[in-house]
Amino acid sequence: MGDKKTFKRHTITSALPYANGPIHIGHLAGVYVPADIYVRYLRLKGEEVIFIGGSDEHGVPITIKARQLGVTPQEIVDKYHGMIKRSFQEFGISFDVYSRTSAPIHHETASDFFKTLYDKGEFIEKTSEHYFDQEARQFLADRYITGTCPHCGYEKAYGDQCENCGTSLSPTELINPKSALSGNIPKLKETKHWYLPLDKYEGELREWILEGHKDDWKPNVYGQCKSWIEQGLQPRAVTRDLDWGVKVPLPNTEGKVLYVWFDAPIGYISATRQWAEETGEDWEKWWKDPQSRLIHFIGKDNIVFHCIIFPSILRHEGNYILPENVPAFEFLNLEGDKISTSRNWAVWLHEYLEEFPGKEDVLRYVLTSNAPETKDNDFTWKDFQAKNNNELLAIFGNFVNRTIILTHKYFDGKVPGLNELKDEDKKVIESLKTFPDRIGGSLDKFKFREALAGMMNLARLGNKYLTDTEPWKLFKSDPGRVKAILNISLQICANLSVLASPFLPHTCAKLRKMLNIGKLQWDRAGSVEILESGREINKAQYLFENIDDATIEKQVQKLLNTKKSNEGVIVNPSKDNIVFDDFVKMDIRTATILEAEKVPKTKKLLKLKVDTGLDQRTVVSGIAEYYIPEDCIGKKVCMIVNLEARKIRGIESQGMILMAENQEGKLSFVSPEKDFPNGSEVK
Ligand code: B3M
Ligand code: ZN
Repeated sequence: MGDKKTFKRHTITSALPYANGPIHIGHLAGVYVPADIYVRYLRLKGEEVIFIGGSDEHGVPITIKARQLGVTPQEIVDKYHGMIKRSFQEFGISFDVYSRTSAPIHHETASDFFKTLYDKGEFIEKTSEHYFDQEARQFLADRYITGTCPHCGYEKAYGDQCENCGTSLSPTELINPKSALSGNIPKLKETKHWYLPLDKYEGELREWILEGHKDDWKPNVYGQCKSWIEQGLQPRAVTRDLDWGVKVPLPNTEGKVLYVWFDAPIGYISATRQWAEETGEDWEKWWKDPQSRLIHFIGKDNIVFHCIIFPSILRHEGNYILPENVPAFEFLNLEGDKISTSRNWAVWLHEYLEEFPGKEDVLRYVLTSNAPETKDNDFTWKDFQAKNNNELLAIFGNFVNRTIILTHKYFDGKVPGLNELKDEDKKVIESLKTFPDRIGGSLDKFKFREALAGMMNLARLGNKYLTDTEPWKLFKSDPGRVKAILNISLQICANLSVLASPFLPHTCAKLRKMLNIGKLQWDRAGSVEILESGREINKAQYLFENIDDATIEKQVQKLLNTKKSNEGVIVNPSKDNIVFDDFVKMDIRTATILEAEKVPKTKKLLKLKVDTGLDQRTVVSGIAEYYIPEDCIGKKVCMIVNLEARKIRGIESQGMILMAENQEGKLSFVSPEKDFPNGSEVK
């Protein structure tokens, strides 16, 4: 429905990530990669588009992080905003603007929205009881309070939302509420807030979503909206008792700010205003002209805010358009487990960029082919490797590489002419014609996996054509035939440079360089008339590289280490401080174990003969459960040599060998990393 209207331009937003941590593959797969593909596709079609992003810098996730680290919220958002912005840029998310909600222009825009709605009498002003932490002397909004979800029984639901079942909550609905600050059971205390009367908007929401977007919104989005509306909407507070955020623009409201979900989506508008100031463009047409098509790319946990709350704010402000579509994705898991920032269970974008330089497109490809479009999906490193080696490299890369190399070999790097066509050529040409519409049609419906598969099928078509026609066997006997085959193959490469570029922008830039062509529009694709004969092309360059087992193993190992450390190796607390003089009293030396034997009738003791560099001496050590005598002989160790001698089982032990002990009580020698002579001092 909405999508059948014709529009002049597209306003595309992608959820503003909280600036409380770096970006991981879950964010990319669920929001930024599909949004970027879509925007690049629209641009190639010559559409007027703006692509808006920015950091969400308010709200409790930020202040909680700042508190944990003992720094100010501003320090947190400065750090992560910079980091997020940089890694998006390196990765190739092609925002027209990437702004932030701590920017003055955003505070002004959000305040103005609030004032307009206030002046129109939209809000309900209400004094009522809210949870208060007496120890922290603070009202507990949103994530400052946790408890059991009344809908699904999840015990770690937040005061604003249950992340398990997605329901939006208010703190008083939580069962067994607890302060996230002190762990105390909070008390109720009176305070005044402003509420958006969603209950009053039910009729218009029903008409707009349930009747108006039944056919064009994704079933998961439509279904969530329907269930909220049918559960009965409640007035929703749009202010909070906090000191971090956009101040409530009314007199006598010290210590009150706008609710983060009131101000954050307005951030899309502030970002557009910032862009307009910087470029001298007009911002209003993108948000107020009914011929602008507003699309929000978000994750599934943001549906209620983008489909119900923000549109209500826009509608009742009075001058704004509403979203035409809200393509929300489900979640991406990692190696079978939910991605989690706090458990460090993630593949972080900034680390990927460092560890896989030049492989941005591989990650884009894998995340798109596994995109959690209709259900949660899983990322595994094995699959990442397989998709790179068996698809990108073996099909796409191989086809392009063979075509370019053969053109140089037989035709001096010049595009040969297309002469007589055989049936097999005509078939390929006919099939080629269908690709732009097929891939484009999938993208128009936000079916990214299907679109990507279509793109890969084109590479497959080319690869198979080359393999079937075997031009390398024909050149001697029938060079004219080879001209046709390579012309068509080169035209397929040129088609790929257009049709693959929303998905693989870095690769297509390289491919265009090889083919010696500039950026082409989408509607140039589908034909074998892109490269005129005689055009000189450049030498072949690899588009993809094999990814070996060792590289993948390293990543898997990294995750296993995370898992182990999450499984809670509890470390003993540190002992009381000592002064430096206490430390230097110990004479610790490197030494070598020369002989080792069990102390008879004991389980734990070994009698060792040790070369300390000063002398050779005997030490009794309680390591027999972890080392057999043979394994000790020749070991380099560290040893305290000035520990008073003591008798153990009748043997005088002259010193002590340093051992590390883990949680299970297992022992390990502490050995010098380099082969230093015995008697070297350890300091
Ligand atoms: N910062 C929530 C999130 O990252 C949020 C999105 C805001 S979009 C206006 O899930
Ligand atoms: Zn729940």
